[in-house]
Amino acid sequence: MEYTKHQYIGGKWVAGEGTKRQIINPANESLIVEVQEASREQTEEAVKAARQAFETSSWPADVQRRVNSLHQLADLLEIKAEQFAAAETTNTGKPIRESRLDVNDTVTCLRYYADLASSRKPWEKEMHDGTTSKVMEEPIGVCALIVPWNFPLLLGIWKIAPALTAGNTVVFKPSEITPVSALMFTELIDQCDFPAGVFNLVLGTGQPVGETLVSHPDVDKVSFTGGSETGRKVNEQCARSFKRVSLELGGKSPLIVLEDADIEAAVEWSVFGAFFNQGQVCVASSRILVHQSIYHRFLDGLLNKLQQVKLGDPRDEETEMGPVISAVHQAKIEKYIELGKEEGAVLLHGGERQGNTGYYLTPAVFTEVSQHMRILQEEIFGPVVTIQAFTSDNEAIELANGTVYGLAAGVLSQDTERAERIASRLKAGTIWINSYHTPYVEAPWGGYKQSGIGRELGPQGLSGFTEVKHVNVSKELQPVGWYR
Ligand code: TXE
Repeated sequence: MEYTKHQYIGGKWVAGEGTKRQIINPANESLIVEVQEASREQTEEAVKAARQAFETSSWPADVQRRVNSLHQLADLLEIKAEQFAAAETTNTGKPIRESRLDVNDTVTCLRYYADLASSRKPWEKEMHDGTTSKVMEEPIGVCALIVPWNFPLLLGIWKIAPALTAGNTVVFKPSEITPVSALMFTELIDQCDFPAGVFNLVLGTGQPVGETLVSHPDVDKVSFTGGSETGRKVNEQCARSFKRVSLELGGKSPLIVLEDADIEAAVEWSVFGAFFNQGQVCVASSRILVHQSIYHRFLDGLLNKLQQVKLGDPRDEETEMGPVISAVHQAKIEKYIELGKEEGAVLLHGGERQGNTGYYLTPAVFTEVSQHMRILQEEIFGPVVTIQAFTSDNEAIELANGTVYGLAAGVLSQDTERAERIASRLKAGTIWINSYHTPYVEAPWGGYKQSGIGRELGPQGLSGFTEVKHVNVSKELQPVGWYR
């Protein structure tokens, strides 16, 4: 990478005046690039540029320009898809096949929102008293978009595309450890027809960059994806000025395997659900609930399958699991594995480092777990799964709902009516029956309970970036006494 300037403010690349940071490839611990992050003052400059663009450019009012720019961006990204996938793999350690999926989904998301923008019409109705009511969705203003390191590009676009589509201007902050695809993406933005200041990029950590964005009086909306503790802080900060906020936070999602499920397929889905992206996925099915009558056969199948999982160089086409994101995160996951053993759970498989370079961990399986254990209640965000047995649908539902989270769930069964009945009683924002993980750009994504506030994707994702205005029109001036 040859970037010398790492912030994009008011339509110009600007050299950072904040902390210098080395960006590391987690697969081999080599240096990818050294970046210099934004200072507090530069972060404020980015907000100012976004504000100015919102107040003075044609962007908020010109739907067609927005549609064209987003399509232009999608076209450029598609041409460079393979470079983006390679960069994402280098920076995050995710297997190259998964990075390709991310980039494809990114292009789809840009196009979906561009098309949605052109099809949205204001709601209008003649009311019972002869007046006409119109309901419009307007952009909120300046949006701060803050994302984590597990899907740096995709999660960014889940916010950038609807925010821009709705006519807002944005300041985007990727995670401090995964800025590479954001820099590349911003280069594409620079080549497109966006007015200066509509999109701004700042690099940096929560303190000072993230906090400056969240507390800035000129930021009208914060859209945050990340850990629950940080999300709580962001929410508290926003509450002070009633700033609009949406939060996509942690999860501890259950996958329920009913007794009529095909065991081989159930094992495949369980491994995919729990260990996709090394388990560093907000919706990872980190709790597998299996009907007692198939529990032992399922476990045998799972252990057998895990022997065959290809853990290694994420650039290799055959690789199914790469390294976890960083040395710090690897140590955090290992602490949880130790904690699980101390709590009395049985580590049946994995949880060991592999190789001397890179942050590799073999997939860990815990059995003999009980609901109160921290390894079952807290988001570990790594390749660690717990297996529990149940004997009735009621018990499965109770166990599944028995954490503070409610992001996602899965049910595997040949009886889809029964699975849907179970789904109706699960407290989770996304539920897959007989599959797992696919995000559908047209359908909402987000959490019940402490997994967040608001929804991304789908029309709901766009609504999260709009203010609703109701205008009621009386054709003639009415006398005040007319009001009932
Ligand atoms: O996330 P953070 P981290 C969980 C996961 C992980 C833990 C910590 O368990 O181990 O969180 O990960 C920015 N104001 N998840 O530290 O801190 C930060 O710079 C504003 C689950 O990486 O939540 C980054 O851009 N912004 C989650 C983003 O917030 C702040 C995905 C996320 O960082 C800030 C990621 C502040 N005060 C982690 N502090 C999921 N479920 O998807 C930090 N940031």
